[in-house]
Amino acid sequence: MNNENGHYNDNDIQVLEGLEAVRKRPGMYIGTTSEVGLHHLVWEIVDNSVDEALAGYCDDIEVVIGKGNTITVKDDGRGMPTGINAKTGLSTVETIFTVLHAGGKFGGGGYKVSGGLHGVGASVVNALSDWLEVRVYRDGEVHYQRFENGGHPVEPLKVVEKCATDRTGTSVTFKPDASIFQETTIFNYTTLANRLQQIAFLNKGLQIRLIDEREEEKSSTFLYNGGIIEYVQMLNKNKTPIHNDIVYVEGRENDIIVEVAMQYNDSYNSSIYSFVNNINTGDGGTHEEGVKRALTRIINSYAKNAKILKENDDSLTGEDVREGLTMIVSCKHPDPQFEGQTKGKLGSAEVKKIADDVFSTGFERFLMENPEEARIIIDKATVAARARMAAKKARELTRRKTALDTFNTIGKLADCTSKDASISEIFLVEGDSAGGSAKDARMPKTQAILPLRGKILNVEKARLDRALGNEEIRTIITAFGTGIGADFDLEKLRYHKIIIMTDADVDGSHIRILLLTLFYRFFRPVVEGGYVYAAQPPLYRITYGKNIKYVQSDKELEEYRATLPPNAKPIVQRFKGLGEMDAKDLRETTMHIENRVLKRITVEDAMAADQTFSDLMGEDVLPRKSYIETNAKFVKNLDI
Ligand code: 2B7
Repeated sequence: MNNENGHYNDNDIQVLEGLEAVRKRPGMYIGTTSEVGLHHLVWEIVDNSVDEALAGYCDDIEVVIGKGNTITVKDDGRGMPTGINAKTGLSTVETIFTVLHAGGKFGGGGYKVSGGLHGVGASVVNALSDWLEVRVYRDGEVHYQRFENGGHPVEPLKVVEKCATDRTGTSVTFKPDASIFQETTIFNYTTLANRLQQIAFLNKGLQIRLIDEREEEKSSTFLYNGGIIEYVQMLNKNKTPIHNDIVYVEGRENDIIVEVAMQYNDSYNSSIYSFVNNINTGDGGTHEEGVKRALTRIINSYAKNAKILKENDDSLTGEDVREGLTMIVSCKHPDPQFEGQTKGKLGSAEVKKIADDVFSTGFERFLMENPEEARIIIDKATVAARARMAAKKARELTRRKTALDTFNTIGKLADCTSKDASISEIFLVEGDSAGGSAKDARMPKTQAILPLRGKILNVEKARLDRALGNEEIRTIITAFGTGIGADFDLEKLRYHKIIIMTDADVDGSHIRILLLTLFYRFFRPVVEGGYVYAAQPPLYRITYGKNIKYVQSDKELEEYRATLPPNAKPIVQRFKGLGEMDAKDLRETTMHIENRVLKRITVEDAMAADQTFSDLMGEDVLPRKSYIETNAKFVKNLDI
């Protein structure tokens, strides 16, 4: 800043112009002189070739990383104009490479990649280079000029060779100035390859080759006749698409072109990338908004017309219809307006309607012509909507009941008094009577008891999200304190031991399966973290004289008998269930930290339970029927 008020005046700006200004403040022109800035030089030159491709005159671009980290960019366009420019008195080529702000005035209208610099790129690159050479092929001649030391021409442009009359194009070679790019002057192959590939995806039929001549020669050729269709294919390569055909829509209004390609995969995320004149608009903008709006509207209207959604059903939201969506939106605009801090957002208002019109027309047609795919897409969005509503319900429940003292008033939770999760335990106990004994048997400071009734199994089919309506399950969710789904936070878990205490019969195993399924699907980190246990209540109580011994199986009972004198007569009691144990039994065998045996539940256990649950509750009635038949005699409260 030169004057007192910290602003440049007209005179300053004049002085600052020219290549010297670029060398003094390179950051103003290329943002940074780091590795990023170094690569920026390549993009400035490549952009001019891509502009020539967008104008329809170039379909082959080559980028070579030379031995001394030089860069050569070559295109088969019309070749830069070589005649004398009236204003500067210099050749157009020399003007392009030495006069700042000259670029924008050449090449006429059309689509320009160059987002910020608008064609001043070539002179900026020249200013920041040790040396630069340009060759123009046109009218059967090769025109050549060399610049050194930050853009000073060695000689005027001159014809150095003849070439075939049909050969046209431009070739530029430069070596970045190491005194400017002090951090590094070494080009990164992958950085260049990634962006060149992206440019090739965005311009179908344009072939771009990258060649590295530095050490072992390596090269990549990018040519996509399918354009952004192939882009979507690549993005979904490691995903599982749920329909085969990629939706592709293209259209133009006046000079504004909109192209969209999309495909759904079975994930829950959406990957939407938008571009304007090949520049990624990371913050979206009017082109993306128009397409998204149309997507939501068309899916809803198709679903209603096809009676997949009923008149009174809630509409699918934008988020519902974008779940699992991979989409590229590419807009070409002769004069785009960008907004936002980083200019990463398209502001041009007229584009919203154009993008909406183009996409809705093409997409509606796709749905009509591909009813199977339409069904798959709408089903996916419908499931997303259901999950969204279930998560909302769960969120509301946990939000409403987070105050700890409400715990004692909801359900039958007898909470522990400690607020230290690392020493707190919750027993999920089958049945009210066992629950009562457990309450008497517990250590109130660290042990919480939640009795569960058999009717917990009244869960309709496999829709576990509906189980969230079950009062006991809601109490469990609330008691855990972690929230559920997107809100889940393991840090908030209120008990570091979650102990399932059920009978060793069918009802018990059912409740265990349901709980483990619930944990596996909605609280997996709790299982993964090793916080879930199964209590191991004994099967027999053996009294012998003054000794009382509890054992967990017939085998253990026999082993114990073998230790007694042959004529000993112990009065052996078999517990039919937890309900038959009194508080003392429960405390001494199953709950007291010193005597009890807990089995830690692994993810594999929970996974197996989840599978059994699906088998039992699923559409297929056979597994359920055979399960009931095999186990009927043990059943107390079976309700499936
Ligand atoms: C905005 C300026 C820089 N330009 C033209 C014509 C073709 C052309 C260029 C170019 C980079 C490295 C190989 C237009 C545009 C100047 O005016 S720049 N090709 N390629 C390029 O720089 N590649 C042009 C109209 C008629 N004939 C030629």
